[in-house]
Amino acid sequence: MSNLYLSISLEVQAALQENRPVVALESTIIAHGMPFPRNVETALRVEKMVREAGATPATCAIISGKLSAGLSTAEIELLGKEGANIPKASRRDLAYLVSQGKHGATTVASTMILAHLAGIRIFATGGIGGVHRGAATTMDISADLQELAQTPVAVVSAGAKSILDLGLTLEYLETMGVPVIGYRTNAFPAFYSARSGFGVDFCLDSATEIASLLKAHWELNFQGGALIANPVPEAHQLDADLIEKTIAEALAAAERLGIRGKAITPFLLAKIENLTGGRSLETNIELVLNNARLGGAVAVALNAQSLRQV
Ligand code: PSU
Ligand code: MN
Repeated sequence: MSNLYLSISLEVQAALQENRPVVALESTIIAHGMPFPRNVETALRVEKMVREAGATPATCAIISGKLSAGLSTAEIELLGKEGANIPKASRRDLAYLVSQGKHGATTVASTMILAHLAGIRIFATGGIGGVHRGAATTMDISADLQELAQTPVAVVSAGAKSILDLGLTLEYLETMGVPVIGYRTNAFPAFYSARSGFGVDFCLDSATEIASLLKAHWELNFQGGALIANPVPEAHQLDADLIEKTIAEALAAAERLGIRGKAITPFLLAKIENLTGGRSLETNIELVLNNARLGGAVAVALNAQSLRQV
């Protein structure tokens, strides 16, 4: 906590010092994942959801070169309004932004890093990055996967979008020793829909059982994290055929425009939103709220089991 580069909000500091549950939240989803003003409104609703679940939210970002855990409403508004002007920051970007005193929106990978530095174990988001389709030639594999392999933070997500190669993403996680836990499901969810056609490693039915697994994972001295897959609620799923068609169209547009690297995920998200007439955005918001609720419950449960510091 005395880390020179780290800034923890007073509210989050108090929660950590008093040993109360905290849930980390990312900011790429705010700056690059949703349009203004829905992004700001959603970020604030997500924080409220975490509170209602009995935990303290710690939205993470780089603010003027400080790795920040716990943002003010004004800071969340800044990220939301500036949107794509705020650099998307993954692991490789942190040192640059810190040394330049710049702002950055944290991805899953970098939010895990900030959470770990702050002493936060649970992190809720929408979807993780993964192995992109065509990775055999592009080598586009999100740094999120490597982070899950090495940083001890559990990530609650609605799986990953099928803009990725979900089969290869799961293979990668297996190779790196990252447990993939389905919350009340045996199916690995595909973000907009509850099923991807792939399975999870373990199905657990309660936040307490998930917390027990995490406790064992970390007390066994494994350094990495875990992926908790929480399917989008049925009522908010998008039709599977519509998604497939939309994703194919979005991928074709990306190919045509030569979009690659860190720009590809935000491009595809915006394109999908556009092609579904905004329906994907509503689904996206609902699944993030749903993950915040579960993240809060797991943080509370883990807290009750008092993880031995390892
Ligand atoms: N997938 C989504 N929504 C998102 C992202 C991924 O459905 O907002 C964001 C997350 O911040 C994730 C990042 O960590 O994109 C992955 O980007 P890349 O593939 O460039 O690592
Ligand atoms: Mn990438």
